[in-house]
Amino acid sequence: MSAPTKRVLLAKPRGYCAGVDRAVITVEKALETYGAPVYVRKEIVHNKHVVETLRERGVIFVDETDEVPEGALVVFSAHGVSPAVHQQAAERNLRTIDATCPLVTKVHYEVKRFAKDDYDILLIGHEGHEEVEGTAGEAPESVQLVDTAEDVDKVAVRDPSKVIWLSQTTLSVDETMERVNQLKGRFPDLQDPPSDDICYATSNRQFAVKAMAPECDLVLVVGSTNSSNSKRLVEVALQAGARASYLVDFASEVDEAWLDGVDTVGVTSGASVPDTLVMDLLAWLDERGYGHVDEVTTANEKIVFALPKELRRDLKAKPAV
Ligand code: 0CJ
Ligand code: F3S
Repeated sequence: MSAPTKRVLLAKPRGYCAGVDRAVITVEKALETYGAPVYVRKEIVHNKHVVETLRERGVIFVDETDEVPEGALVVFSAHGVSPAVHQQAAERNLRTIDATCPLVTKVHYEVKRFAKDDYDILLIGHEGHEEVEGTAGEAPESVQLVDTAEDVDKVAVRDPSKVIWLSQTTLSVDETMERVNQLKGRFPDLQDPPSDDICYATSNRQFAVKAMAPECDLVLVVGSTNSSNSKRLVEVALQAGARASYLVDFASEVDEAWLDGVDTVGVTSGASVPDTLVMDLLAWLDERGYGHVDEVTTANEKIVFALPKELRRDLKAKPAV
C-alpha cells in the first residue's frame, strides 16, 4: 500500500512544561483549599483557554496587587515578580502563593549574585514581557535590557571586563546566540551565564519543530499571541524550512485556505497549552483528510516540580476527607 499523501507530523515534546503544570495545579489546588475567589496577579500562564477556564471556576485575574482586597489571597504567575511586587503585597497584608517557575527563580538568583559582585548585567529578553520585568526588578541599577540588534549598540558598561549576559527563559535559542555574538563583538570579555537560562522546555520544543519543519508544507502552532515561547515556534518553523506557519489558539481559527496544496501539516504547541487543544486540532484536520498522524519525538521530558511551599504547608494541614 502506498503512503498517504496527506499526513500530519506531530511534534514531541510539545505543550505543558513542568513549570506551567505546577502553576496551573497551584491555582486549582488554591481554589479547592481556600475556596473562590482566588486572586491571580497577571495571567497565571499566557494561554487564553487556561485563563478562561480558571476564571469560570472563580479566579479573579488582576494586573496589580492594589486591585486585591486587603488580607486576601493572591497567586503570583509562572513568569515571576520583582521584589517590589512582594513588598507591595506585604504592605497590603495579602496572603501570597508564589507560582514562579523554579527555572525563572534561578535566573533571579543569578541577577542578585552578579549584581552583588558589581557586574553590569545584560539581560536578553523582550521589552515589556512580565518575566523580564520581574527578573530586571531584582537589581534594576545593574541590569540593561537587550531586545533588538539596535539595543546592542546602546549598551554602556562601567568596566568591560566585568560584564555578563543572562536571558529570559522563553527566547529563540538561535536569535539569542546572534544577540550574544553581537554583544561579544562589543565586549570580548562578556561572560556566559553559569548555566543555560533558556529553559529545557523552550529549547526542546524548538528542537522538535526544527526536526519536522523541513518536511512540512504548513506548521500549525497552538498557542496564544502573548505567549513568547509559542510565538518563537512559528519563527523557528519558518526558519527551518516550513513553507508556512501560523499560531492559533483554537482549531476554529485555522483558515481552510491554508490547506490549499498542502500534503504535510506539522503540529505543535507552546509550553502553556493544554494537550486537549492539540487533540481538537487533530480532529479538525482528520475531518479534512489529514487523519494519518506520525509523532516526531526528539526528547522525552520527565521533569516535575514540587508545588509552592506555602501551598504544600496548607495542603498538609488540611484534614483528608
Ligand atoms: O516565563 C515562563 C515562566 C514561561 C511560562 C510558560 O509559557 P507562557 O506562554 O505562559 O509564557 P511565555 O510568554 O514566557 O512564553
Ligand atoms: Fe519554566 Fe520553562 Fe516552563 S521557564 S514555566 S519550564 S517554559
